[in-house]
Amino acid sequence: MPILYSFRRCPYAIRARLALAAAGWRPDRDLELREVALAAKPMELLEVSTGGTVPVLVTAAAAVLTESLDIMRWALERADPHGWLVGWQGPDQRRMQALIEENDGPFKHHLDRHRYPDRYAAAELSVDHRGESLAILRGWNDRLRAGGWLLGSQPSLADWALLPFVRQFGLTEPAGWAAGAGLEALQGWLDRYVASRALATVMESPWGQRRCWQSPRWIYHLALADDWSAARAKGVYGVSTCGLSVEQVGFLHASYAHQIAATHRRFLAEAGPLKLLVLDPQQLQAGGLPVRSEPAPGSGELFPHVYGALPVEMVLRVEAYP
Ligand SMILES: N[C@@H](CCC(=O)N[C@@H](CS)C(=O)NCC(=O)O)C(=O)O
Repeated sequence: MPILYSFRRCPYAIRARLALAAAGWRPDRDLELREVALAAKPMELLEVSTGGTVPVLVTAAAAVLTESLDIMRWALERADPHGWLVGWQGPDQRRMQALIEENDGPFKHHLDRHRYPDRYAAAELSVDHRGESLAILRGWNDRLRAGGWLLGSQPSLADWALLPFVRQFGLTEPAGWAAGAGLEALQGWLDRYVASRALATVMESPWGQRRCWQSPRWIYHLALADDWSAARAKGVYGVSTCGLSVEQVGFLHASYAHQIAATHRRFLAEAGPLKLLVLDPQQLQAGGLPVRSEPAPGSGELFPHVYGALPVEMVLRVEAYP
């Protein structure tokens, strides 16, 4: 099956999912969707794409598409029941391309600085990024007739490629911003997208996952939420399992991805709020914590055991569980 690396809220990943869904694809049936956290990308992603951005599609023939627009076109060239690519072969192609370039270039540039000013140096913020974004939006607004789309009466690739970014702009703004800025047609276009079945589909399961993909190369430990809070305050987590310390047991119990649910059922189903700690065994070994695959008493099933208490900074990610 093809594999799609995605991040639920990323506008590039949203537009790739929109096109794949429109082309009739469905996670689990036609492709494997792997939701990733940008702060803890799995090695499997970095091995196919050194840039490490999402989305990435690995096709069944092992071709790697690392640009959302390429993924959209790849999907729609195989099936395009809603005619998103109709203009792509014809005279509209240049107009579509120009709109997408304006979005991915200057609009995205100003949007990021307007939306996340704390991520940029003061010198970058001397420009009125909101005003620059609005100037671009005005150009798009002027193309839209009431109820229409960027290239006419039917939505095209250009609409779906731009809308996730305009939605982000809208989310940064107070209510009624568009009327004040004379952008009523654009607001109507955005409202139709926000209310669309298409967007809802790709933001909900199975397209929009809130739980990250669990890599078979990582190992996992279920911690009581209270134990984890205490560990964060101390800087080190020293619980092995079920109230026993690493000191008492000799190692910290962990699970491989496919063992987490059973571990939870067997030992922690009644335990109250839990956190799933995601650990990279290579990083633990490099940090002086040996990880050994050892048989559980009785069953002989192999589980990963971490020999030593865990400095909290060695935990790759923490998720609520289940
Ligand atoms: N040109 C790429 C850009 C994708 C992109 O920049 N995605 C962001 C997330 S919205 C990302 O993966 N950033 C990498 C990071 O934050 O580590 C595309 O169209 O797919």
